Amino acid sequence: MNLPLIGVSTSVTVDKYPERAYINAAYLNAVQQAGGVPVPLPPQLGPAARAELLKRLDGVLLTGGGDVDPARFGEPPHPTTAEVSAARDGLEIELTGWAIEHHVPLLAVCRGLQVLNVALGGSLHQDIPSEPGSPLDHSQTVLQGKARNITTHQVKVREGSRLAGILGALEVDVNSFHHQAINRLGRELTDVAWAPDSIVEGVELGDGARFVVGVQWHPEELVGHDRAARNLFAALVERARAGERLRPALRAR
Ligand SMILES: [Mn+2]
Repeated sequence: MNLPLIGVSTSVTVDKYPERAYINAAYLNAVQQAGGVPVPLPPQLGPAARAELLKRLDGVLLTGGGDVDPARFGEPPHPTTAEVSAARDGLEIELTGWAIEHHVPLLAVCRGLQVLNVALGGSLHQDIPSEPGSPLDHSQTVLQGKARNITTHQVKVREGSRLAGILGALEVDVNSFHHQAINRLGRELTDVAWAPDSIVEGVELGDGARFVVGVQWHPEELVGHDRAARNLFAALVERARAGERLRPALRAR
């Protein structure tokens, strides 16, 4: 049996020389541990390369990274806006639409959840610390002694949701590295997990036929000790493997 190919979006340097595409190894490790083959998708890929890769991908993982351009949801940028890449936003929004249209399973992590939301017409809180009523720290740092695999806040998951079924838990302890968060939900998206301050930490597509799941935390950093985190990647790879058999027409194009 072929191992499913999981397209993994990459970060890109912004205004730095030399220009680079890069990706945290934790994503590559998590996909491989789950039985998938990660295929990095840097924004520097041109249309021909993208089109050729899309014929072969069985699943998509949208990764964390810099801010989504607030112009994508019709707002001027907050002063804290950082690391905006038009090329990356463009590639990931295109990938999201493609995955949804073709029923290719999609797991969206952190920035990925925000991209998913914006791609479907939603908007973001641009900077949680600037919003009233959010006392929780969603931006843990190593300087505080909080390495990337340390959990710093709890998340409650809606009973009966797809995400709850995948995680195998209604409460999970998570890490947190975001200053943006979902504001207005995108079309067809349902919020299914929340931090104690009501920040949305998990979404899924209302249509149960398609595997489209987003989490605001970083499960790829937790797979070493957290079964729920491993379950997320296992579910993505399992669905990708199933889809591989169900989409012969698409693959032959
Ligand atoms: Mn958080």
